[in-house]
Amino acid sequence: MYNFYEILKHFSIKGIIKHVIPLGHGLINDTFKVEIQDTNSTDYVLQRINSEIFEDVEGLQHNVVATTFHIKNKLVEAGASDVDRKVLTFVPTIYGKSYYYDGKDYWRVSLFIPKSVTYDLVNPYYSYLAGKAFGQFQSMLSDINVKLVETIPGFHNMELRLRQFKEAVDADVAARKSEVTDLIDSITSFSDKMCIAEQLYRRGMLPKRICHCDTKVNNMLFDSENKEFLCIIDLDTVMPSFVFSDYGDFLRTAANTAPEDEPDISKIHFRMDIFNSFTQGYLESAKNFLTDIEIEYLPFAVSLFPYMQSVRFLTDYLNGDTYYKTSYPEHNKVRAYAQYELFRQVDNLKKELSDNITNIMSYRIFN
Ligand code: GN1
Ligand code: MG
Repeated sequence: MYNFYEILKHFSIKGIIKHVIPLGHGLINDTFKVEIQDTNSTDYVLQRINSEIFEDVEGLQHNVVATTFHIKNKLVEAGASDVDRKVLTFVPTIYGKSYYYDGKDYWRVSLFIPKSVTYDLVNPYYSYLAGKAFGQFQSMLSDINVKLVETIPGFHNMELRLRQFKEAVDADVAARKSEVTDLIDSITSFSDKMCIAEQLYRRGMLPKRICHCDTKVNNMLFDSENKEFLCIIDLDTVMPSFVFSDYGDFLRTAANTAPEDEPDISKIHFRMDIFNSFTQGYLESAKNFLTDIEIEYLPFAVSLFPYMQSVRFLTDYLNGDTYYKTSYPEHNKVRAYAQYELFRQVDNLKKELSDNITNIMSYRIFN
């Protein structure tokens, strides 16, 4: 295990540490809560950055610091209250850097936001708030004048993900291909159709904007008392992308009746009530900057993210589980089938999604 006290002494934190306990269940970084003895003092969040996945830690930290600084300024300008609970605050090291490298691992610390909770399941009202929040997040970052790096190059590029998938199928290093040929064939049959965003981008028809790129529902903090939306966390993948990233990935997680790794696919259903409320919130805050093409392809975005996630999980399964944390040997395989099932359902619902968006646009927002 790590020697937390040794690591934390390099950061400008105040108070005597009571204990360090695991926090959340992200699939990439390791996250801990640092509790301070004095209950009136601020607690902290300590994270070990997974530098095998985020190879450019300097660039990554540049992004998150610039992003939080920009959002904080926007909130202050807008006269928001309780600003420190609405955006993450990173705590520098005693040497003035935003992360500490101990010779093996990279660490960073942020303030723990008191009285906050995350959810893996949300009701329509929370989805509406989440939609508004992600629209505002994209809107606030639209004029950031610092260049942000792609912390994982081509992160949500479907063409790249399919190339990586094909390489994994061809190499079959873990000798697992024969178990999943049905899913490989299903994925492959949709591959051209699912690369439409990259094609539109090349034709100059689709912009890239600064997006969060990991909008799964548990990356949002809510106030544990009044239940209001507080803050968007997990900023490692904030980078230029299509707006589809944030819209689609939230619905992939929040509008699924089952967890992303549900082994029993009969439990997986797409929740139209969550779709409608999230879309209403998102369009309320994003309609001013979205282009017609972006709006037209929102239903596509809802299908893209379960598809992309199925491809990514299956790729990792074929590669022998080198990317995502897993809890049992077939975990990535189970995730890949579960995500494909959600994709299949959404793909059949696209007409209904489109009609609902038209209704939301014409009756509930613009009139
Ligand atoms: C990872 O770190 P976490 O668990 O929030 C992944 C996302 C996936 C998600 C699937 C950097 O997110 O892209 O959608 O798992 N993040 C990275 O649950 O790959
Ligand atoms: Mg996360």
